[in-house]
Amino acid sequence: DQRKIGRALLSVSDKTGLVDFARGLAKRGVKLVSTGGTARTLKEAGLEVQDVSDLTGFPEMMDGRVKTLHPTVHGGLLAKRDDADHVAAMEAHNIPPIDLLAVNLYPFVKTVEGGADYDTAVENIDIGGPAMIRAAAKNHDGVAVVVEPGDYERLLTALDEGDGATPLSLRKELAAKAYAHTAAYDAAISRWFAEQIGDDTPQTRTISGQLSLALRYGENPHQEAAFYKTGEKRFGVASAELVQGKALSYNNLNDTDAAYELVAEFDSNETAAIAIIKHANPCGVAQAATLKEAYEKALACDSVSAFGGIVAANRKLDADAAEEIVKIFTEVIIAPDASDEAKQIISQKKNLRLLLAGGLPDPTEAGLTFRSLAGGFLVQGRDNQTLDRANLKVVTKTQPSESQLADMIFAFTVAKHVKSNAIVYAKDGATVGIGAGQMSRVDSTRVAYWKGEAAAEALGLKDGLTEGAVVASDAFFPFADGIEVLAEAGATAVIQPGGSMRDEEVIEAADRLGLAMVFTGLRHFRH
Ligand code: 93A
Repeated sequence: DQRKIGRALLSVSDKTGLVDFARGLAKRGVKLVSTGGTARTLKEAGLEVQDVSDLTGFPEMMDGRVKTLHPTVHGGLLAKRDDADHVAAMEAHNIPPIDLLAVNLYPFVKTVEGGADYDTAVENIDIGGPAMIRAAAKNHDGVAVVVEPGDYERLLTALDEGDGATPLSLRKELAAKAYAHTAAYDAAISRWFAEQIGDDTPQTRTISGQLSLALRYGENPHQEAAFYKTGEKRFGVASAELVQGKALSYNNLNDTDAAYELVAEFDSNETAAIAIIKHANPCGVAQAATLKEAYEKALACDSVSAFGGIVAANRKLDADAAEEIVKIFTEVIIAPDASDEAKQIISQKKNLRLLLAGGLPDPTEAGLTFRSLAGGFLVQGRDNQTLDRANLKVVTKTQPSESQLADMIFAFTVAKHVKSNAIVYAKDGATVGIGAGQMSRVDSTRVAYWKGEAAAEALGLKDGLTEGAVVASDAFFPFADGIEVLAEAGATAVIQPGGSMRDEEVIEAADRLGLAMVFTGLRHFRH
């Protein structure tokens, strides 16, 4: 299975390492064939190279759209070396074998990321390159294909070890890589096209990721993990710069994303907001005039859980807020930006990670989310719905006050980012009890109440935190029992989607207990 390399075709956009590689090949007796720009570079370096137009007998034409798309090239790549008919066809049509192909493609991704116009993007769709790569990879029995300058050195070493020949195992490995390369290339083109025509449905959008960070481990130390970026233009964890602190872990990234997506719900022009996250759920969220005040209010909700948490801010982090945050052990802070003074304060905690994202994600933006299943994955559009005040419907005899309405909208927005069943008690722009991830809604309602009581005790307060609070539920109350629990907790108003078979009973309970209740018609499950 050793294959001697007699002729190599080199056609590369990225000329990195090209001359050294070609020189290495020439030294080992390999004849070189090349396309326009690549040939020029090689000739300038004093290497002997045949132009592909001499090989095909056709000029490179149509602005280079047609240069290697020719039977002489593809026959030389595809002919089975051990098949008499194929060899006869090569001889009959004067097709020399090409034993090594080194191609890297027109830089489509770089071009569109650089903000190129439509026509430039289209012109950067490589046709001949992928055709050759796929041909050579299909015929890996006879041909070695290299798609990355990083593999040049390996190939030369293999040639030395194999006395001018490559082993089949290497050719197979390179073929596998080659198809991954062309698949990712086409995925990027398809994604760009979907963007151009404004189609963002999971059915037509293709996803590919670029390895951004190899992680030490996953959710647990025995799990391997890595962080991939999709190239979507959203501010957040993927856009953020790690200004200081230890390397980020899988759980850090996951929690930081949850924290930042949540805090981005609050318009930074109108209010400062802080979210503190543990295990992908908020343990305190607040809005206020300043980040410092918001942090203090968020922390008061559940200062026990906030230990070792992730803190997200919706505004440029200032010194006052930084001063407060570093008082307790915090894993990560993420914000759009930070003042020099704030950075200085944070730098005193060597391990504390500071991520600056450059901006806030737009909560209304379309996008996709994924979840893996055994043997597959689920894709759905992001939950990019936000509450429209005009759609709120008061269903009780008691009307909510303006301040109750403001807190209800705040609480419902937080509930969108709490794992279901989600119940959020809030007062004066801050959460005062969060019930997450319970299998029954009434249990989440109890958990949130209980947490509010515990927090009040920790703060040395006489009354529970939930006294006089409003309550948001991510989905409808299926029974009246949840309403009874939250009334007992001292809550005075409820916001929920509505739509239960027993809405009537639920409304009746609210009326009986003197609560105001609002239906949103919008559900926010999150699992
Ligand atoms: O426009 S193409 O799709 N038509 C072709 O026939 C063709 N053959 C190679 N682009 C083609 N290529 C690409 O040209 C290669 O994939 C490589 O990226 C580039 C190298 O061109 P040059 O050697 O002129 O710099």
